[in-house]
Amino acid sequence: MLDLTGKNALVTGIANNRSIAWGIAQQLHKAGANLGITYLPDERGRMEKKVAELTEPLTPSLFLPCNVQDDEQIKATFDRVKQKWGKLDSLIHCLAFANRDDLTGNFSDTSRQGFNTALEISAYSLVQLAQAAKPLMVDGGSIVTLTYIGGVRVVPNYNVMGIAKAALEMNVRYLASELGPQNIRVNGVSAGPIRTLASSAVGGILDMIHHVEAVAPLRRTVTQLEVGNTAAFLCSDLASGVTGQIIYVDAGYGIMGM
Ligand code: NAD
Ligand code: 0WE
Repeated sequence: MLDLTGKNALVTGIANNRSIAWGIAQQLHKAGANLGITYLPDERGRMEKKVAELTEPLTPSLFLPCNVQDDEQIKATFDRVKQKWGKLDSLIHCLAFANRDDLTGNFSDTSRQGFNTALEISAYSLVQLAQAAKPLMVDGGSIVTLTYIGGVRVVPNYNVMGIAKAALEMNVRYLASELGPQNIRVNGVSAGPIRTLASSAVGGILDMIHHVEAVAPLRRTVTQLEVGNTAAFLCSDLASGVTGQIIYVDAGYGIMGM
């Protein structure tokens, strides 16, 4: 049985009720995990209010601002985790960002700033969070990140995000190798396209979803909750022998050649 009772899980990346991280948080809660939620703070505190209201039914015992571009916020987040929980069992990394202009047009036009931003927020952040989580995962642990097939094969317009996901997937392997002796597992879930805040801001996402519905073996896209089930599995003792892997939750799309 998938059982996360007694496990402390920190979930990043919830922006609204369409976020993949929201699907993950719901399944972790269902399996009995004790949750901590982090959100990206804005000047007006609107995100804080929105995410707090959304996640209230999951009764998180920690609710913290954490912009991964700010080292102080990361430190404060993990200081609070240590203070409140003593130890951390699971960390969900479910965030990405590239400048909107870099997700359309020619990849070769990507600026230094655009490249650095995408890789900093979408790939380096996993290293930072793993670094901070490592001393708190005293009973071993599970780190799960979200990736996309555009990091392995060319998807039109995914552009610099594809390079960021390639780096992210290699981060998974190097971190898994280093942290394995401490029984900390590190894995990625490669999700098929889902309508979320991030994906809906991208032109042509609906056409991509229709394409997947036409050619994926299951003839449909996947849901946030299905991705959440695989993330919950990876956080559980059922996955005790699994590390350094990228698991595709994509209705089979990725196996197709045509
Ligand atoms: P989303 O917009 O709901 O989530 C993205 C999250 O990133 C937001 O919560 C946002 O606040 C957070 N974020 C951005 N910059 C940040 C920063 N500097 N510090 C902290 N948080 C920051 O969209 P989503 O589609 O749920 O994306 C979540 C993850 O899933 C991403 O890694 C994305 O690449 C991945 N993914 C999405 C799809 C899809 O089709 N939606 C498919 C495969 C993988
Ligand atoms: O990883 C993602 C989304 C990443 C993303 C989306 C945005 C839109 C708004 C990162 N940064 C931003 N910045 C913004 O300003 N996905 C896997 C979803 C996605 O994005 C695409 C896709 C798919 C699928 C972009 C182009 C083509 C396909």
